[in-house]
Amino acid sequence: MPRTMRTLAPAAALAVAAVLAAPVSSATQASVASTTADPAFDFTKPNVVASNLTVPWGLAYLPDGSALVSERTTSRILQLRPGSQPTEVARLSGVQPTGEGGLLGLAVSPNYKEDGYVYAYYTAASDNRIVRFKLAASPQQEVIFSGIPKNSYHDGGRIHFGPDGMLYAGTGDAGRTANSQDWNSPGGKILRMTPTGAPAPGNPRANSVVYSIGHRNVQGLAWGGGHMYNAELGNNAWDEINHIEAGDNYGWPTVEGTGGEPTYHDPIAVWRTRDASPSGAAVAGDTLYAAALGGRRLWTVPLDGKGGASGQPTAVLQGTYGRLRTVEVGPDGWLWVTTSNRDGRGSPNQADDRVIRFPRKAR
Ligand SMILES: [Ca+2]
Repeated sequence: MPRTMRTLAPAAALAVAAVLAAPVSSATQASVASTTADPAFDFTKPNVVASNLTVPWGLAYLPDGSALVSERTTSRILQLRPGSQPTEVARLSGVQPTGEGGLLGLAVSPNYKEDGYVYAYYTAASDNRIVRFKLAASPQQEVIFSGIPKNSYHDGGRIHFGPDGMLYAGTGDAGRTANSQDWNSPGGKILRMTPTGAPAPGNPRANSVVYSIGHRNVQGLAWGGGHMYNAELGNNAWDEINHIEAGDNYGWPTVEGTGGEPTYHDPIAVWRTRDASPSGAAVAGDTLYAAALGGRRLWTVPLDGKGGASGQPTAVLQGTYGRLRTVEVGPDGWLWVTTSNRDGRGSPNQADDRVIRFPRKAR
């Protein structure tokens, strides 16, 4: 199938280009009535929730409003409460942190009060896998999904329950680009599964957890206004924010960034990789926030409410806290951000790594 696409795509793209002329280029770059995001948060009033962490990665919240954060290289899960010291509440066995791998995403069961399950995505000896467990010093793990390809790089790792109660996972191509176009590989995909790891009802292909294909390395998943978005790390040219729709093909490895080919779903925002490396993503109101590692900033993307961007992204916190890994809107209504300055690619200061939250703007 990919071969056919490559043969057909250039001709089709030319046809479209002939009809549409200019507007085939990137949505953000082509936008005319440009608006900038008006962030709902006051970035001048940081509240440091935790300091001296080591590569925090996943961030999820318990029903009591406390946060759980995973550390990629220590296999620890810490419970955070603003104003208190972090408490270690679990340490997972079987995690093999190498390169970008290790203990990555976290999610809390939507039925946590009844079932007590916490979910984690981590790099094990032979694969990336998703497990669930109940918080304990050395929890008993139930593997709900395994066999996601691993490598030193491109391990994906974000997991999130969607508004539909299904568990979504962003994976990477694990350095083998052919994975991304192969429906039979869970690599380079967004996966959608039930809380027990089975293919979710209504997925594009029966008995498959694959929800969308053609991704390079998905580390951000976010929902807002009835739409789903991802943040995806590009290769040497373009990082992407995409509007995710079931069964769509997001182009990797044929297209990086905006290709204008009908076969592939183009991003709604792109950045040069040095300006972004977007890992986490979150939506609040009509703004998408993307935590940038290499770009050392928090990008804001104004959304049009229909799955697209309504104008140019703008940056906040540029250089303020170094590399940013994860962004989430907490149950307290604050925007939570984590740094990633101890991952071997940053310049940590004494307080790193940190979890910092920002209040809503006073209106
Ligand atoms: Ca793409």
